[in-house]
Amino acid sequence: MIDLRSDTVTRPSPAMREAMAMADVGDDVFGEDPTVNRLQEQVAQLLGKEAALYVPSGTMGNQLCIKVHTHPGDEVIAERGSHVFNYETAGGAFLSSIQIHTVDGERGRLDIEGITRAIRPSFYYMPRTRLVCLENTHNRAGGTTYSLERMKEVFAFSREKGLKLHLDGARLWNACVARGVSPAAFAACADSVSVCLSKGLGAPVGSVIAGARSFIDEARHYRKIFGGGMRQAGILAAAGLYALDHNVERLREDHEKAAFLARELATLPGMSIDLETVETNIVIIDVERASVSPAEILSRLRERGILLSLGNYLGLRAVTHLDVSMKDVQQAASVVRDVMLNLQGA
Ligand code: TLP
Repeated sequence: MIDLRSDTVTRPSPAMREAMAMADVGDDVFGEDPTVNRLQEQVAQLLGKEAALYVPSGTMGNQLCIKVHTHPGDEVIAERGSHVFNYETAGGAFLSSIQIHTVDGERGRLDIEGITRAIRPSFYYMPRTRLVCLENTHNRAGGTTYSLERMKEVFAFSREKGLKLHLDGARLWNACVARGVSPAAFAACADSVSVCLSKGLGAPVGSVIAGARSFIDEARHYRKIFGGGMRQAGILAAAGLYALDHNVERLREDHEKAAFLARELATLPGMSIDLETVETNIVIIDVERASVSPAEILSRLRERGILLSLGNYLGLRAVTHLDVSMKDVQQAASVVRDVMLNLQGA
């Protein structure tokens, strides 16, 4: 099987497993796991923040940040296709009693105008706008990135309006490689950042949130309430450290594979792709004009050894990662071509 459903499907390499097996560990609930502490320090430094906290998932990272930034009844501005709005099981409502105010972005990117329209005037009968969430790269829009200039602009504006800014940087590393911007430069445009180790970086588990020390102290408290206190988690954190040392620069290869795949599929009957969105490792394929449903296409592909996933409501998603080679991607492209030509009766 050539699995292009997500970059989360990667398996730890032998060298990563070796690093995990050899990890120095302690009880992290006592703050005594040296490997977790090292990972937290390293990520805080990379992101130019005072402190960082290891968490089990990107979802928990985002939800903790929302929790610490807001009070019940507050409103959080997020892009309509954002992960926090669509794929975190209404966690903001459930865990923080907040309401998300969605704004349409341009290929997932928010701008000052859109945010301005979403900010509530301060009347006692209105929700209080408290937080802006940005997503870089933006998953559902197809791995699109923010320019550093746009991030700076939005952050400065949020500050001016008294709002906090959280950056969902599940794939911030991809944005950094694609844009040639350092993680610290992007993170300087946010009060809190959540980054994943388990997406393109290939670790089996884990995300890290970073921010001011007082913010992270609060987040640690809520992490325990959310059930995320882990003990000898260094065994997992070691995979994260290994990933940071070995798997960041190589994301460039994933971007090349995605660009190739997108170019190949864009011309097929029944498929269309906004090539402008293919900046990193995600390809969103619009199959609205295909003669069969997205589910049917997925099942035909599966029979032929190719796994894609459902993207946004219009279609399919392919994500490149370190467990698929350029050769695999070429093979996938040729199978998709075959299947689509067959289905469309061309
Ligand atoms: N995204 C996953 C699935 O949830 C869809 C994927 O396969 O892309 N922010 C962004 C932008 C994400 O794409 C994801 C994961 C998360 C947060 C949540 O991370 P996890 O899955 O670790 O909770």
